[in-house]
Amino acid sequence: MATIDYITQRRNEEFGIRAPIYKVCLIGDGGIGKSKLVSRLMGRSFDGYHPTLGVELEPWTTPYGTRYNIWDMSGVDRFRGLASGYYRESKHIFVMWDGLRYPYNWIKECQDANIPYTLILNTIDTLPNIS
Ligand SMILES: Nc1nc2c(ncn2[C@@H]2O[C@H](COP(=O)(O)OP(=O)(O)OP(=O)(O)O)[C@@H](O)[C@H]2O)c(=O)[nH]1
Ligand SMILES: [Mg+2]
Repeated sequence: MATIDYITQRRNEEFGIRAPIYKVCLIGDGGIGKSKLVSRLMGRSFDGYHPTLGVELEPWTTPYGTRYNIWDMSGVDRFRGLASGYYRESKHIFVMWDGLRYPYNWIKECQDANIPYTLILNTIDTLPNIS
């Protein structure tokens, strides 16, 4: 990401253009830690579990000036069906999972939307000790 940021910044300086905003989505099962990760990225503290209601939009500018809109989606069943409606125009989707339940359903949605995706493994501290 840093390399892309650097190239983008240099290009914008060279051509005197305002940096574009890249839309990225963050999806995965409810309570897996998506909003906590975003809060950490923004330098905010995050205590307890506050389920995202539908979707939360978080603008984020990297130290290099690249601008992202992070669409932090709810993963709970009540809002689950909404997510795919928001993928349009996303440059990338991050799929968070817990290392136990492989997120086939979320991955299928990325593939159906034809948007590149990356898996983020979270909550590894809660995995059973296999050593
Ligand atoms: N043990 C552990 N707990 C975590 C980790 N990441 C997040 N949590 C906790 O998991 C709970 C749920 O976190 P959220 O970030 O709200 O989960 P979410 O994926 O945004 O959930 P929805 O918005 O409902 O889809 C919170 O209590 C977090 O503190 C982790 O890596 N390990
Ligand atoms: Mg959330």
